[in-house]
Amino acid sequence: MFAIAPTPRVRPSPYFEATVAAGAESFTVYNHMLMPTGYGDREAEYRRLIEGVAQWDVAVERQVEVTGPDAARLLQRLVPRDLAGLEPGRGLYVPLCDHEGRLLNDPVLLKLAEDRWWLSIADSDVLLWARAVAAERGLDVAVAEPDVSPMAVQGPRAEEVVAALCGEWVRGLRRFRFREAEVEGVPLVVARSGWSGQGGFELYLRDGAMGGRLWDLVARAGAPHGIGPGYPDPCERVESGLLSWGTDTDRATNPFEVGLDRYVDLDMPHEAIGLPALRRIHAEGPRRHRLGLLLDGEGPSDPLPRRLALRRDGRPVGEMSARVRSPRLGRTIGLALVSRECRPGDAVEVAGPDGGTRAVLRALPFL
Ligand code: THG
Repeated sequence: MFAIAPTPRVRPSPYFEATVAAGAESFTVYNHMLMPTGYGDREAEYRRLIEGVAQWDVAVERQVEVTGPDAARLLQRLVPRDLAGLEPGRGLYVPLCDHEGRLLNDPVLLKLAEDRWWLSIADSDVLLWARAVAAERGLDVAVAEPDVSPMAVQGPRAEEVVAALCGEWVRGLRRFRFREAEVEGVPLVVARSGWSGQGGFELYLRDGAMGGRLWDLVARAGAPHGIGPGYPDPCERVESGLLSWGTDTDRATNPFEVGLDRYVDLDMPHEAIGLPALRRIHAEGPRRHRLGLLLDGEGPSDPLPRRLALRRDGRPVGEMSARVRSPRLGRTIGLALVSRECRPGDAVEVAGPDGGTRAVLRALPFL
């Protein structure tokens, strides 16, 4: 359709050459970097994730590293989730909110040591936020972006591949736990995590010069298991109901509207940024919530994916943020952020350039 003009502002990933060699033919921009979004056979890439194993260049999930004597204090200020007692080697999915409780990002937090933490971020500039909060509070920390670039290995056969590559110990890793490891001279952090409902691992490469080498090691270890390239799958994530910050959220979204209730600790004793606002929002009841959509036919034809307005009985009730064809359901499905009055089972209409499409709201996840 069009190409993205290269500029040094939009950085390539350490896996860039390897992904191009593997057939990457489209890219998106995320955290000021390029991420592959297709290798020419969407259906095969989806099937590998559901039935086999895929390797994804997700180096765009940048790390914001906080080090220093006040590191734990800064993190607990930034995150409205209780971090007391979190052991090194544990990860945690955390909402990051501003003072009004609006969702700024939804990182995975990794505690490497009491004085060293990574926020593995979605697509917004958490580095600026963390530096500002640290400086305003006079905290003794350094906030930086380290040379760390995740690769995801996802799908039901991911464990076989990562065990062959890293050793049998990975089978004992529980969800969001991680360990530092070195594989044929490549320094890694190995975690059981990833943005899919199919399970898998993430290999956080700790030396960007070794991107091609790690890509090839994973491809070789995965060959007996039918591994192939893929990318965070827009269809599987809708089926699984995973949140895509910036796609499903707008500048006013709070965690309760998008199903992140269980990652907010309203009763914790520490005063994190946004917590008073979140308590208020929770008490008043959020005005919107996130539901799935089953659409008639293929849904509206729209040349670019945009949020489309939803109406119930002719009245605007919210927006659709994603729409995909689900091979497993044989249906077009979507994600909706709608007024709290809307319930699963309600009929709505999706506005589109060629008139409305009928759809029915339903609970998440689809699968
Ligand atoms: N991996 C890494 N960093 C990331 C992402 C990732 N940073 C940005 C973005 N993705 C963070 N978003 C999510 C969203 C959901 C999940 C993980 C990262 C997730 N959620 C499960 C769920 O909602 O069912 C389980 C959460 C839980 O049990 O705590 O896995 O992909 N490195």
